[in-house]
Amino acid sequence: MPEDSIEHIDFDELNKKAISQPLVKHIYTADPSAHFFNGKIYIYPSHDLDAGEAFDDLGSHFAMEDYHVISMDGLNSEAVDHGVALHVKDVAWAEKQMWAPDAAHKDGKYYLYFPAKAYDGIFRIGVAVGDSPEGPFVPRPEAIKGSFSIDPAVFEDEDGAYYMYFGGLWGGQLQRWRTGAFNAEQPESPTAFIPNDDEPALLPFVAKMTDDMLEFEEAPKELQILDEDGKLLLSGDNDRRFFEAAWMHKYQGKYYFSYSTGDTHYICYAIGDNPYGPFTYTGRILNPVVGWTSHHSICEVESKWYLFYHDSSLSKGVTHLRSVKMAEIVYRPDGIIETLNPYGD
Ligand code: FUB
Repeated sequence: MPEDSIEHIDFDELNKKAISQPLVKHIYTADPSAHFFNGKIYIYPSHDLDAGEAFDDLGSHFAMEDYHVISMDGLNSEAVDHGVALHVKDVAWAEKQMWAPDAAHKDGKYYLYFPAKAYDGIFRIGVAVGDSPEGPFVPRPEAIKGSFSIDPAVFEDEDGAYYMYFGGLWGGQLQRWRTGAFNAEQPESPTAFIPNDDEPALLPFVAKMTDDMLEFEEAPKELQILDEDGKLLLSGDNDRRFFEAAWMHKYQGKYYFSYSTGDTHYICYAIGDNPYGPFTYTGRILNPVVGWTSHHSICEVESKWYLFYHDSSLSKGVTHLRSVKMAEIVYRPDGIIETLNPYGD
């Protein structure tokens, strides 16, 4: 929901109708990546703050500086904030904008993956390593080689392979990488280099991770998202094409790639048969929330599936002051996910 349409919202009424409430209220949190580690729910969110940056379509107002890890002992337990797990001042290559992170667990180590703008103004993705799911995490001195853009999501397949999905348009810079090199022209324009409406939409990327989880094992590949006729979604198909906030989960042997449509504010998904796709657009998981951005993760807890997402209801609609929430998602017998309406039907 764009910010200019919130002035008539009665937030008390909206919050009464909301299907869930913020998990924590003492800080603003967004972009939740949830995992079930060691019998507990761990949430790796962005830590929103008001740094006084003006709103623009490059997302300059998302000027986050650190990450906190939130955990819950169980579905109905209090959400506990474990404090600062990583700060931008400790990351040698990163200057600012610690955007949506994710985490992974392998062989007793925990890996926090995060995008940030480097000193040359280009978003890269870094990794920091810890011994505990709540951190602290020690960052690698350099970003992952060959990484670019934003919103990493690291998926562990059943065979023990890990894949990173990533990418984001506008301020996330994905459109600047169309030739394989960063295009720095028209730096103030969020939409320069976006394909025309009748051309295939920009695609997210996937790369298998090395055994040590610190680098890409291969050059990132585009992830195809197809329509019902097997054709790539078009750039002008704004209600269905990829924008940002990639996530991958597996349900009954199928790979579900989910993402945000950005300026049309949906969380959608597409289904495929392997981690690289292609994926066929299937439907919506979440209708628009209060706030411009929509971002999510999907996690199985005690044999049920939950959507972790955010909205700006606690801040009464301030785009860059968001709060993490969770709600159960329901699969139909044919694998279709029932669409959630965040403020009821
Ligand atoms: O939180 C900053 C950016 O906003 C994220 O990276 C995007 O996914 C959007 O939620």
